[in-house]
Amino acid sequence: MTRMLVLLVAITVALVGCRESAQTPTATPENVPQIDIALEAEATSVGETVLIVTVTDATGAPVEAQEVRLRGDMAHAGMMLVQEQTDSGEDGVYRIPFGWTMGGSWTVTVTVVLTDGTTVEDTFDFEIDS
Ligand SMILES: [Cu+2]
Repeated sequence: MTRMLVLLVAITVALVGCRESAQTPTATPENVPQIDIALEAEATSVGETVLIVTVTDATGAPVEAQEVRLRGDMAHAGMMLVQEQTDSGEDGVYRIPFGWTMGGSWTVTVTVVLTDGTTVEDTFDFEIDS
């Protein structure tokens, strides 16, 4: 009887151990680069404009990016995405020609590809006058 109990305990321990090792590892925060993205629009009415992306690190120093991509979208059906990108900037500032094709609420997603291939993303909301 004692042997049986020891065996049961052993099986239980094995099962618990198995379940724990199957857990997905949590992300390590130190792997995420401290990058700040700011976005400004030269104009916020329908038509062509320039969007200015500023990329800085945790100390406020400019960050050189391999590529900066913009994706403009509105929350309604049948909307065509507006996508633009650049691979050149100066002192962490990237000026990208962009077209507001409609008036209303826009969300612009900025994707910054750093020189080591790391990607950082942020979204910005704009109200565009028609
Ligand atoms: Cu629209």
